[in-house]
Amino acid sequence: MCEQSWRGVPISEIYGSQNPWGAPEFPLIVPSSNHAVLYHVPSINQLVNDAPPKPRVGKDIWTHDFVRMPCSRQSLYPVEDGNGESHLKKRWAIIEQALSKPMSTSQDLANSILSYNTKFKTTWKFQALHKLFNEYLEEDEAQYFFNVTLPEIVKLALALPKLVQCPIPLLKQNKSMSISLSQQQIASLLANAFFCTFPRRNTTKQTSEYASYPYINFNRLYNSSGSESTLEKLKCICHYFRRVCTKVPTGAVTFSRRCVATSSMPRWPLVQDTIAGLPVHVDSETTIEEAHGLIQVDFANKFLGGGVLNFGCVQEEIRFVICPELMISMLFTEMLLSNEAIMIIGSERYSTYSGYGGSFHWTGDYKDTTPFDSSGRKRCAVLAIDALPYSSLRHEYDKNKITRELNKAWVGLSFGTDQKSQEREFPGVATGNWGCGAFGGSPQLKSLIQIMACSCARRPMAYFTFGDAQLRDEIINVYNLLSTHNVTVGQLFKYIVEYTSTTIRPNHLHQFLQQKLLDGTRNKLSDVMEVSDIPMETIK
Ligand code: AR6
Repeated sequence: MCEQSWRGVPISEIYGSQNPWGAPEFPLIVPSSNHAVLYHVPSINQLVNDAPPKPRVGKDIWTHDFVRMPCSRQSLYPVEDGNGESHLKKRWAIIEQALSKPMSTSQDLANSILSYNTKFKTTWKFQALHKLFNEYLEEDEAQYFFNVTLPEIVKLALALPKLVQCPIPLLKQNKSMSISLSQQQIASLLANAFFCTFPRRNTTKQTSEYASYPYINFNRLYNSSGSESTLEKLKCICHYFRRVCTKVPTGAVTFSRRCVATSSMPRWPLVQDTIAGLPVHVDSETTIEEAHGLIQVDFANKFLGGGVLNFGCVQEEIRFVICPELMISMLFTEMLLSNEAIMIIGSERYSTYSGYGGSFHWTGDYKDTTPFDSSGRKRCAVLAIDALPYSSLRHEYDKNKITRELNKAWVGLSFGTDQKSQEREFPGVATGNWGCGAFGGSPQLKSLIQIMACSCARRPMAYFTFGDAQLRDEIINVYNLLSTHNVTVGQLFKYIVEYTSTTIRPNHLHQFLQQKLLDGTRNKLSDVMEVSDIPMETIK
């Protein structure tokens, strides 16, 4: 009989029901001053009709508060005439003209992209794009792409003015706000990113308007050296387009930014919730994206998506390429501050994969059977929280840094919870070694930080150790130890802070806690002994 891969409570206690979909749905999509909905919210009957929702009509706005759309009337581009004189032309007209020409090679595609990005004629070399289509793919695969898929991506991109008629607000720092888009609108926006049409998004200069936003145009991916994992990421993206061009998805996706004032954060040393009150499930085999029905943590970069449009290929990047709708968050989400998190509800998965990092491979189509909620969103919630990067344990084991990570985790994990209630919040969360890979943190500390944040948010926790059975057992052992001693979040915070002033050694925190709690028990016992040893007559 094979050994079970999990410890702690059964996963049903993290769902809050026997099946993954028994937890309450997230709030319905309702347009309001802090929720921009870019399509007409269909009635339940229309959802059953299986047609994409209709775009809402709005004004063309060209300001700092909204995405500068390539199809805006005010998006102008300098074009030289035959006499060398420069004239401003509508950028969209140039894009339409360029993309309407037949393209049968990667060079044709590169030339089209350069025709409205002329500044980069000498710097964008498209190595990865050429390598993909000229060397990496089978000839018939490349031909299928240029004959069948690419013309459809062009149609999708050029349908932008019809499909997205309302301005898209930017999810700026220091403001809680949501945007809902239909999957069809997202596909059209991503098709534009594919053709690098978004204005003002190509430079990384500190002074540029979008310096505090992630990249969105795909040029960085095309212009990288074309490592195998980059080519595999491109395969995922091409597969996504093949899917959405074959059958338009009909759902919607909500992107919510949550910002909590520092004064409203928990006072960690005083938090009375006990660790024992938190249901914990630890599994070494499952991955986060396989934990259906739970809130799935994205180990994010403060610039959402991290290196997905570059050379990165770890948890966040992989998640974004197998579920490319997540990538459109990069169009409008300003860099996250330490008191902010992003929740994305409704994204669909399109690809399967194998490997990780340099060994990542696209392995085929994924049929996502996740049910839709009453607002037509896939019941998939992805929570983006960015840990701090560390170069040494010494830096990570610092009271202020620990408080920052606790706050960050709590802002995300308490998303949508009723802070006055004492009830558990379902669905629970699916997380793991947050901040412990590319960002160099230690799972011993990060698992405790997440246990504390979940306890305080009353959100049950499933922790996936990514193949590490030893870590799984360590986490459940320390959780059992803390539970047995009825340790509160506040006490644990103080113990960890005490630990920071000792000589920090790798993988030593759990031992320290064990010692601390055993000493505490001994002291209590000896207190009891001392009291009972005192002759009765002296106790008055
Ligand atoms: N499911 C469960 N655990 C996983 C999974 C998965 N699918 N994938 C990885 N892990 P990392 P970070 C485990 O390095 O350290 C990106 O570039 C595995 O043990 O992705 O927070 C972002 O954009 C892995 O070592 O997250 C940021 O820039 C660990 O989780 C940066 O990396 C951490 O995964 C974030 O780095």
